[in-house]
Amino acid sequence: MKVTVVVGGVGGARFLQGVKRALGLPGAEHRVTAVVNTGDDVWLHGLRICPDLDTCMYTLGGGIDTERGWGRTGETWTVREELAAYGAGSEWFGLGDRDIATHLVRTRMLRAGYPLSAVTEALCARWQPGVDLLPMSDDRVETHVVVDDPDTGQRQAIHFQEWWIRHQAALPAHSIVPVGAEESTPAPGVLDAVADADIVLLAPSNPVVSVGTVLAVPGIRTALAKTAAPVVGISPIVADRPVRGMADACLTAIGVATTAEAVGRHYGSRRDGEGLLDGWLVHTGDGAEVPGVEVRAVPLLMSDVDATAEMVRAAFSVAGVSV
Ligand code: GDP
Ligand code: FO1
Ligand code: CA
Repeated sequence: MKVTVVVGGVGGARFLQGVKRALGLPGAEHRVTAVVNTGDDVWLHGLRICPDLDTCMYTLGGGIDTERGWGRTGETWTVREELAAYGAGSEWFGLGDRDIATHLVRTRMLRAGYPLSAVTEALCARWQPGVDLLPMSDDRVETHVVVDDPDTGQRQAIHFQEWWIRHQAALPAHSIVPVGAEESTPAPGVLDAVADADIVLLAPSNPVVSVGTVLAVPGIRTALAKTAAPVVGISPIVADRPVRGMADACLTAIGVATTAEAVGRHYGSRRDGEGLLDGWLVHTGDGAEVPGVEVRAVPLLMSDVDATAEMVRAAFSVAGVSV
């Protein structure tokens, strides 16, 4: 079976662990392709950093710091301290020593002319994530957030990472813009992975800055609308809150309520109109009506890989797909 999953970072990576477990991977004859958000990517200190790709790669490859959810296990911070001593800036972004090796290899390959998809494949040769990790695009797309500068009151666009980490998403966002998306094209393999899938899953990732950014790459939304495969989404909102992080601030910025129902309606029905979904999973006890979409309530807390695999089986079941 071919399973294609649209993912961001921590929520997406943990969900992919459940997809692998539900399919009996490694060992079974199934193929999982993840289309990964790269709108969070940033240049810092001359290095290209791809947080969601790295979070997926480290999580699936056994190198993640499981408590933080991002970055390397057994991390040390000497370079960060040295950069701070130089007053080199961007001190709010935690670059760990082990993680920096990944960014050095990536940046060297990008500078040599390799596209991000090829660089990602090369990095994955070490980590063996067991799924094909495809960046949504090889083109530079960077999410920016339009805010009022807290010091001057002037309206300005700042990089998503500065808003998310430095300001903890507490500065009200006037808008969230995936800069460069309009001119971007899907990375090699992305459209085929959607078209040829037996099922497409929208992970319980941030609906705005993870899934929403992937959908902003021209061609991907149309591929989802046209694929013969059922498309099932899993709500990242449980009991009217993000399970982790500040997705509520992102949803507010686009005028969507922080409820499983509102996010399901935001994605919309494939059958009736312009939407994306055939099925929508919400957490037990979260009522949701999404016209034209089969909604099912099941436990949606990824407390361990087995619980996550159960979520994945529910997604297969709502789509009428058997493994
Ligand atoms: P990020 O790029 O690291 O922010 O990660 P993603 O965009 O992939 O996922 C972030 C989303 O994952 C957040 O909005 C969380 O609500 C959601 N999330 C995290 N853990 C869980 C969980 O156990 N269950 C569900 N349903 N959602 C979760
Ligand atoms: N998240 C933080 O909250 N603080 C950090 O300092 C930080 C550094 C960082 C470095 C590399 C990386 O791959 C991820 C990192 N993250 C950090 C996570 C990341 O910025 C965000 O969780 C996502 O991009 C938000 O979706
Ligand atoms: Ca992210």
